[in-house]
Order: sequence, then structure tokens, then C-alpha cells
Amino acid sequence: MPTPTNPRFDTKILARALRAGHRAALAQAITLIESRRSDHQAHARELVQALLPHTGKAIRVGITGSPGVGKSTTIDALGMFLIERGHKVAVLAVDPSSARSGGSILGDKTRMARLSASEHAFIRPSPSSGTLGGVAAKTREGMLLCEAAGFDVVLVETVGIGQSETAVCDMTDFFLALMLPGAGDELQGIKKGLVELADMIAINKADGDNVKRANAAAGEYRSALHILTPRSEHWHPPVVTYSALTATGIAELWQKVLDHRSAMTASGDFAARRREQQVKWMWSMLEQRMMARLRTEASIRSKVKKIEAEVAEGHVTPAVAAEQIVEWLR
Ligand SMILES: Nc1nc2c(ncn2[C@@H]2O[C@H](COP(=O)(O)OP(=O)(O)OP(=O)(O)O)[C@@H](O)[C@H]2O)c(=O)[nH]1
Ligand SMILES: [Mg+2]
Repeated sequence: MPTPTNPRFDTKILARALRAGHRAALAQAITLIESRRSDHQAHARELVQALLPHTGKAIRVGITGSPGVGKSTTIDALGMFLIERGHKVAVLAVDPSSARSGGSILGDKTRMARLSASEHAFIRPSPSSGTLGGVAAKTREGMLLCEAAGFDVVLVETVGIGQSETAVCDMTDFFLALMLPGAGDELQGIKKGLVELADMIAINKADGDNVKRANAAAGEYRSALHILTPRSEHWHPPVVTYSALTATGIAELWQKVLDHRSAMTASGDFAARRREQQVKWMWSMLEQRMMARLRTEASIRSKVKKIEAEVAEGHVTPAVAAEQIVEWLR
């Protein structure tokens, strides 16, 4: 297959191979959208636009939780459960820290041993390109490519950090917050505002000695959720307990995702949420593009540097400088 650096590279050929379900083509296409080279980015835009009619059909689920809560183990168990039912599962991640640490939340494939060995699963670690906005935009496009390649469930993992959670919530249909039994974790989650994003709270590790504590935690979450206004009047986020290790409760957990989809589709909220997400995405792309111009266009960059110094010295007000920079971008 011609590579993007090849002058005879053809996005149509790549799109066709991807649609035919060739994993190498999907992987290559994602590499293309993650590239910073402007010729690659032009190809990537063309590719995503060409594939757009074949996207949007998957069930998109965001999964968050603090380190060690069992995200990887859950994705492995849930992924295998879905594959056994005939689904094709793509797993993506938004982890803006991966650039710095060099690692990635999906790096640990030993916790997803079964899924990573399955031909019906596609696992891709987080793009490691700087800003959260950039990482999220690339993950979102990666999701579209996975859908075009025939994956009908997309799981997007993120770390339990406010902004990346919002980003993942903004690209998925269902946002699942994983919690641990006990450990005072409950009220933390509520303080962080996470439960206001969550479409469901699932308490993991409800096995062995933990079952009682998990049930107690579930009770606390339920009463806490009671006093919050749900995001949709047609869905009150349930609280469930399960064990990723033994797969107990995984079927019930998935059933809630399906119930949510039915309720949201019937009320029209499903389509509304997707529409809103599209528009938000456009604006965030625009922001990215504008910022990229400031960073990459040499003529603008040097002027911006100068005016930045003047702002720092107090010679120019931030408002005047911002106005001037907007002028330069015209
Ligand atoms: N008892 C029990 N242990 C579990 C369960 N799920 C995960 N674990 C254990 O919890 C630890 C962390 O699990 P991971 O799946 O790696 O958690 P994670 O959220 O992906 O962690 P990070 O990737 O570090 O953020 C591992 O030792 C798992 O074996 C469960 O349902 N029950
Ligand atoms: Mg993990």
C-alpha cells in the first residue's frame, strides 16, 4: 500500500482498504491523522471527509476512573462480553499526559490480554501530541475511522482528570464513571463534579470481601445522585456494582448502556447530543487551527513573541495585544 510520504499516495485506496476491514489500513489511517505534517493533515481531512457517510453507527462509550480502579480489566471483560455477542470493539484513549510520561493508559496490554489477542478488537493508545484539545480531536477522528472500518462499539478510556473527562464525555453517547468500594472515594467523585457528567456510576471490585462495601458505596452514591439534577429528564444515572475480575455484573452493566440508548433515542436526546457534539467539535477544531497558525507561521510568530514581551513589561495591555493578533490572523 502506498504510504503517505509516497507522492502517489491516494486517500481513496486507503479509504477502500479501511472500509474492507484491513487492520493495517486502519492503523495507517490513524497514524496519518495523528501526524503533524501539513501534507499529512490535508490527506487526513480528505480521508475523514470521504469516510464520513460510513461513521456514526457505533455505540460510543466513555470510561473514566482513578488509577487502579480497574479500567483496563473492565475494558477487557466488557470487550470480550461484546465480542462473544458478535460485536467488533475498538478501544481508544484520551491521555494528555502520555506525551510527558512516555507511557500511556492503554500501554498495559497485559490487563487486556484477551482483548488485545482478539481479531474482533482494535486497541489504540492515546495520541501523544501535546494539548488536551489536540489529543481529543485526534481521538475523535480515530473513532470515526474505527466506525468506518466496521467497529460497532467504541470504548474511549480516560484518566480521572476533570478536563480530559469532559473531552471524552463530549465525544461519546454514554459516559461511565468507575469507582472503588469504600475508601472515601464516593464523596471525592461528587466534589469533582464528575457524577454530573456520568450517565452511570459503576462500582468495581464487588467480589469476595468487597461485596458489602461495594453495596454500601452504591447506596451513598444513589442518595448523592438524588440531590443532583440529571443531565436529561429522560435518564436518571443508575448506580451498579460489578466485578471486572469475575465478570459478574458485566451483562447488567451493558444492559444499562442499551437502556440509555433506547430512552435517549425515543426522546430525541440522542440525536440532540450528537448534533451538539458536532458543533462543539467544529469550534474546537477552529481553535486548534488558529492556535496552530500562531505557532507555525514564522512571520506571525515573531510578531506575537514581540508583543507578548511588551505585554509582560506592561507597555501594552492584553486586550490591545489580543486585538492586534486577531488583525494579523486575518
Ligand atoms: N478484586 C478485584 N480486583 C480487580 C478488579 N478489577 C481490577 N482489579 C485489580 O485492580 C488492579 C488495577 O486494575 P487495572 O485494570 O490495571 O486498573 P486501571 O484502572 O486500568 O489502572 P491504571 O491503568 O493504572 O489507571 C489490578 O491488580 C487488577 O487485577 C475486580 O473486579 N476485582
Ligand atoms: Mg489501565
